[in-house]
Amino acid sequence: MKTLIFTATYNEIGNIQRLITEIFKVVPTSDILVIDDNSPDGTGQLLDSLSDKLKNLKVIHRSGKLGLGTAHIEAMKYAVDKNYDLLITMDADFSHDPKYLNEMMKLSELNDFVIGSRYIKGGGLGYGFIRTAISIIANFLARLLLSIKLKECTTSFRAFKKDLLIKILEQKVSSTGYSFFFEIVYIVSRLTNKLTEFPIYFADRVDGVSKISKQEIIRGVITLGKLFLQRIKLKR
Ligand SMILES: Nc1nc2c(ncn2[C@@H]2O[C@H](COP(=O)(O)OP(=O)(O)OP(=O)(O)O)[C@@H](O)[C@H]2O)c(=O)[nH]1
Ligand SMILES: [Mg+2]
Repeated sequence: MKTLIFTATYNEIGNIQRLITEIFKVVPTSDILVIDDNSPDGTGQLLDSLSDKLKNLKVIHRSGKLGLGTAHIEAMKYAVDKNYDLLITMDADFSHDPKYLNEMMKLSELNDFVIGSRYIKGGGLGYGFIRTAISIIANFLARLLLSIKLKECTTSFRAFKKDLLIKILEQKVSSTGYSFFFEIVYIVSRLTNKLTEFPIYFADRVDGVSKISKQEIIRGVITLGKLFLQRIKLKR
């Protein structure tokens, strides 16, 4: 399967080079796409110098911090335009370990959508108490209100088959930030039954700082409410 691995970066200078090296070690035949939002720490310039040497590395620069959700949509469009069979998305801060890529690709043979899950047996996460609690509550509410069968619906370690991507891109996606991730799982769960999760350990980032803000959490709650009302209307 022609595979594209995508990550978005904003100030990941301490992670991105090692991440790219590790991904190519695990899946040397894949291509990597990075979308950088003009990171002030010089991540974009480092990516340019790496892509001069690595022909399988593509870099897209955007003018400023335009949001993680819009970066993922752009990656989906890129994957469809360039005719990739499979798109795998992951964070650039090593919370999503490249060692899981082979398993994800294997599961993708029989599924349209695969997600690395912290909340099924064998999975786990390295957050502190508060963030663990926020993550558990967010996943619980999303599953309950949106009737999602998967235990994990917020992390961005995912694989999408091409036909599913085409269908997703035909849908209206309202989120631009972090709530994008459960909105996509909600859309996916209405588009296909061939979806699965497998256990991952999600490490807390070691280098750099988190970009998730309180505002994003509030936006997430609003999006969840909107999608819930939409689902109720659809049911009637
Ligand atoms: N291009 C782009 N990348 C972003 C933006 N916001 C976050 N990212 C990247 O998206 C990924 C996830 O962001 P994080 O800050 O790690 O979010 P998180 O994993 O929820 O938070 P932590 O667990 O604290 O790391 C990282 O690779 C970031 O560099 C953005 O606005 N634009
Ligand atoms: Mg992170």
